[in-house]
Amino acid sequence: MQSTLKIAVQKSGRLYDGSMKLLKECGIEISNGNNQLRVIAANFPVEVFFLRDDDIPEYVQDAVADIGFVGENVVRESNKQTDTIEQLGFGKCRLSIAVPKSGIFQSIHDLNGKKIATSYPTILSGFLRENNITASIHEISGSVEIAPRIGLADAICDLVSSGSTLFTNELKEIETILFSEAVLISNKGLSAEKKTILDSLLFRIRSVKKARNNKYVLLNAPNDKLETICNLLPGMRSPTILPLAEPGWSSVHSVIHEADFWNVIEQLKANGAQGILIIPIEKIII
Ligand code: PRT
Ligand code: ZN
Repeated sequence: MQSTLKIAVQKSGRLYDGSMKLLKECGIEISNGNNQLRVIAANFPVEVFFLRDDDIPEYVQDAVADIGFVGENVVRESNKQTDTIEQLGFGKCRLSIAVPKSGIFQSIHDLNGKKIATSYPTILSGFLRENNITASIHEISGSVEIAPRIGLADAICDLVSSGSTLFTNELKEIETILFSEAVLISNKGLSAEKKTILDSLLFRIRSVKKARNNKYVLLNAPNDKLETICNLLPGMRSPTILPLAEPGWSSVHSVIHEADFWNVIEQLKANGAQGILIIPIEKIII
């Protein structure tokens, strides 16, 4: 019998949707209609276990699951023996130290001898040690942001994404300890057969990620500006150029990286490009 790769995914919470969407975009059909704890994919040799995110690193370390999708913050905090194979591009957040807005603390060095509330004692204690700060850590599992207001701590160390929770609780960030996103972790002793399945899954994940980070661009360019416009658009190798029926104009097709997007579009327009169409790409196979 062919073996399957066991994937641990958060059962419910902030990483559930991103994990399921990624598997779907990789062409892997998982139907979890009945809220089951274990589902076998219909068309790829994987089975998915739905677990609490905090348990995923340990289950992957102990080979209960072969791989897992989990926040890097959880991986670092849990300190288990797993390999981090790939960043997955969702669940982005940061672990920050924050203090009351109206208080006297301006930097982490003002926290010497003070008390910090957190659900991340391992990461925080490592950070304090590296920065020679001797603050005490008060570990709490939830609602960390109210700790200063109720006199439980002088500062907090918690995850932040939009910053609105800090804002509502009149707190300000003074230091970011870790930038985090969902990552794929793997058991260290996968069999050759499981490694082959993982390679095939990674190939699909990387194609999906590449496509998400790039847009297909289609535009009309005056021929006398073609060279400048093409230099702005490297494309996968170089842009595709086709003559238009209207003399003096060409159609240019290319791919732009998300990070360069607005900057490149402005320059294209400034150089006479017209009818610019931006089209999402579903997959990029190189
Ligand atoms: O039940 P289970 O244990 O599986 O879930 P959980 O409640 O422990 O985790 P969950 O679903 O809240 O988060 C899962 C993962 O999502 C985290 O480990 C992070 O990797 C990632 N993530 C991304 C976040 C956030 N963004 C986030 N904003 N996790 C938590 N938050 C919380 C934060 O703790 C704070 O309370 O959201 C609040 C701040 O959000 P903003 O937008 O107001 O800044
Ligand atoms: Zn959790």
